[in-house]
Amino acid sequence: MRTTVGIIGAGPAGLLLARLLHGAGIGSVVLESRDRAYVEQRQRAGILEQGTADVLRAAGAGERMDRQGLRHDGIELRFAGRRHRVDFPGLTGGRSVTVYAQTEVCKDLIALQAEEGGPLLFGAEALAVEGATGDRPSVRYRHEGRESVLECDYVVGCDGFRGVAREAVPAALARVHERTYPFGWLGVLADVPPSHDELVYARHDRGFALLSMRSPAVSRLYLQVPADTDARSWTDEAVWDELARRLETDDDWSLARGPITRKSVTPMRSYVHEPMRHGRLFLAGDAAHIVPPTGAKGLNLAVGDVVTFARALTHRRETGSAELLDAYSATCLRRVWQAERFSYDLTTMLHRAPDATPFEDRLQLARLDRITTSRAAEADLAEAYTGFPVG
Ligand code: RFL
Ligand code: PHB
Repeated sequence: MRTTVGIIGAGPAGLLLARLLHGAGIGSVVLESRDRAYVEQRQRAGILEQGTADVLRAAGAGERMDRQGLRHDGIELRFAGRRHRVDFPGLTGGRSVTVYAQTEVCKDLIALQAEEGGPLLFGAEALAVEGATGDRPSVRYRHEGRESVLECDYVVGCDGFRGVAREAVPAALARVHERTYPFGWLGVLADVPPSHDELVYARHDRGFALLSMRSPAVSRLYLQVPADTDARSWTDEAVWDELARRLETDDDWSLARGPITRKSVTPMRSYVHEPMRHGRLFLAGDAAHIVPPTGAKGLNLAVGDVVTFARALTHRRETGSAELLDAYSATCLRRVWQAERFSYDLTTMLHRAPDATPFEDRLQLARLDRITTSRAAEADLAEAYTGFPVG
């Protein structure tokens, strides 16, 4: 098989890229190792930056998001029993975010691709990217028990953190920056209306907690737990008790409980692979970088990468200039590092390290106090949370 752009992975990065290229009249083939049901149900991100929602709309994938997504104009910070609301539009000149699950973004993009896009092969596992530095890079893959080769002009590795595309970059040319954290998130999905109408990020001496949602009827909640925690070791009752403790306030707010339908533990990691390009192989999304979920940036970064690539390739076809393709890695990394910085700052401000000293505890409270008393500090948080410009 032969195509212009070979895309490995049908997560949000690969699916949106296929859509953007289709809109620009550029052919692509998407190879996805899992089946469609798996991709559509994998529980992950929930928050779309305003720029991400705008990109989805412009790509024709915004119709259900605009009907069912929830516009959020702020978040609440909780610490020491206090509640503090961060007002996004007021601090950023009108920006907000949209609560719309990654599962739904993927379903919408897959439906569009099936209707009018190029081939999207489920159960097609990429084995290796070959010839990245030549004119004809290719992807060797296995589909329905047979090995085949997809010949391309460009390959984009959108295959997530555990993918194979990154392996095609020689170790001598790559720089990897990584930090793992001694804690993870226990995430639950519960059939109960969210106990607050905006997201609540709580710092507590017992650890971090987050109240989020999927819809007016479904809550998504997280607890900081030790990194090696087995989700099955937490009973539903223990989860609710711990959430209630960490989210507790000085006023009469209370946490509504309901049936828990899913429970899993996510490790926390910061990771950047530089550069994000090797010859005609481009890395996008989690294949190139990971952030801890605290800042809700992962999906949004993936969108920024593929918008940058699609724009660069379109520019190349319209003008003959490879200038934007050559700048791809540097352009993406600038934004990636801002998201890394923000996610790290928010993570270390809100989570309790197992070896935290009283000095570090007090510093966390001082950082939170600063956000609640300085408009500049609060605006800095609001700007980063609602999104950095693409490009
Ligand atoms: P994905 O979504 O991992 O998709 C990669 C796809 O590639 C496939 N694949 C292969 N296909 C073919 N051949 C191979 N050899 C392959 N190897 C892998 C995989 O099956 C998969 O379908 O990467 P992508 O597209 O870069 O998207 C990144 C996002 O999924 C990720 O950054 C976010 O989910 C992170 N994240 C959040 N991001 C946000 O922007 N806002 C949030 O609120 C947010 N919350 C979260 C999150 C991630 C979480 N977890 C579970 C890590 C909350 C959590 C708990
Ligand atoms: C989510 O709803 O899954 C979610 C929301 C905000 C985050 C991380 C995850 O920072």
